[in-house]
Amino acid sequence: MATRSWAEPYKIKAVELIKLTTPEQRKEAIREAGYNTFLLRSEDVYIDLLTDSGVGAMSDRQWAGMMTGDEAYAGSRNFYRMQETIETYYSYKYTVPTHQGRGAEHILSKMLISDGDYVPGNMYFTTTRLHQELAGGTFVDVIVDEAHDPVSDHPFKGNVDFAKLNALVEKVGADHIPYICVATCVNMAGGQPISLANLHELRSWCDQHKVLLVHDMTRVAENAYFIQQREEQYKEKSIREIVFEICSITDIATMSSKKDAMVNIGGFLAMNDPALYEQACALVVVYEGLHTYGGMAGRDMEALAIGITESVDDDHIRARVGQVEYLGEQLQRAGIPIVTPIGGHAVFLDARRLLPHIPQDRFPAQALAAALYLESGVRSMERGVVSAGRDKTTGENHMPELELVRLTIPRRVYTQAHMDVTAESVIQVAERAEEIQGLRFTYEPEVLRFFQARFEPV
Ligand code: PLI
Repeated sequence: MATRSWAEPYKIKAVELIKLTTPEQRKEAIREAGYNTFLLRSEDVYIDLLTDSGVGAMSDRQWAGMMTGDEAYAGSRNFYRMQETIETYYSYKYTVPTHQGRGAEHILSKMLISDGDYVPGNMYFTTTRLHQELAGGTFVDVIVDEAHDPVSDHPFKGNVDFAKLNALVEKVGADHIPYICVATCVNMAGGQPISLANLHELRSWCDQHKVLLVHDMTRVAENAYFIQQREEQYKEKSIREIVFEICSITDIATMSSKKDAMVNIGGFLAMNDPALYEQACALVVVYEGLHTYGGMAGRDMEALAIGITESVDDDHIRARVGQVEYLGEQLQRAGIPIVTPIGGHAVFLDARRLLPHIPQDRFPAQALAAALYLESGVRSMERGVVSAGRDKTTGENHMPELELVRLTIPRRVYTQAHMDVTAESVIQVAERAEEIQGLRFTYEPEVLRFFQARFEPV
């Protein structure tokens, strides 16, 4: 049978108008923003690929669900619906809502990390590592080496390297490792998946060493899609089944619902152990809100419950990742260096190879993101040395192997034509790459500096 290309499994009911700015307007806007795309006003942006977080388009069912919000302070109907949905689709019994993912990371880190502990993970994420450090822990990267190599074609660059994990246990002892945090579809590695084979092995390792297995499930459905495509024994399984299996072999989950689950705000901490749940409930009232809303409105919990059911639909996820691949393949055909394999939520440009004349301490990826905005009004994000921040003890810059610009595709928002324009813009910037100058800080915040830092051209 001939294979047919996919189309979006939805049609458009409402649109938001956007407009193209002039080169002069963009020049002024990016200068005012200190060459940091986070500091641009959204109305000055044409195609917004800053992030896939909280920017997805909700369905008519989600919007209808918003009207059924039960805004009681305690025991909202929508909380119970959300908790049941999480148990049905993700397996976790107890849910503590939070205002977004980092709220869950905060509570989890406070619950489980003591001063001097080590927390291994499959590559760092900015807010995750910061909360671990603020709780007195030290993050240790145990991802496979291939994850740090933008051109490796390893199908599961999110996998954990057990030699690294065992070396850590030998050095510090399992008693000082409260948990390992594994992300599905590792963001900083380029949206790269972990395999179920690796996860099952990790489950046994955690049981053997009495270490908890925490799942950053922010992009679990996208990870499940890659498992279905690349792991032979799962090719007949549905995304829903694979997502459930991933979740059910982990102990605790942190979730930023703003990504996979397609809501504009929200997150949760979920688990199976009633004693841990009690601890989490005691903390959520201090930092987020009562344990049945935790910083979310009733209507948002309803939209989240519906978003979860939509996120594991096979047609949805095929089109979602398909759109990312469509953009990535256009860039590959034009010879633009990108991280391969193409990730689940974004295409990552390799700024090291695009701008070899800019040393890493002059922030090539930051400069490239600013240049792309200037070219066309397409907003992207730096994921390199600026995002990596400084070592908490030496104060030196972390110098990651990956110096990337992320073109992040919001879910159900843009069309293939927007992807075409984006690809053309990147190609045009690449043609004049040698004109792009490096940057230096004019303001450097102490933590999570990438959000608010300001720069000037060198
Ligand atoms: O932005 P939050 O607080 O809802 O979630 C934090 C967070 C945790 N884990 C992972 C893997 C993330 O990607 C994440 C947030 N990511 C953002 C905002 C992004 O633009 O990728």
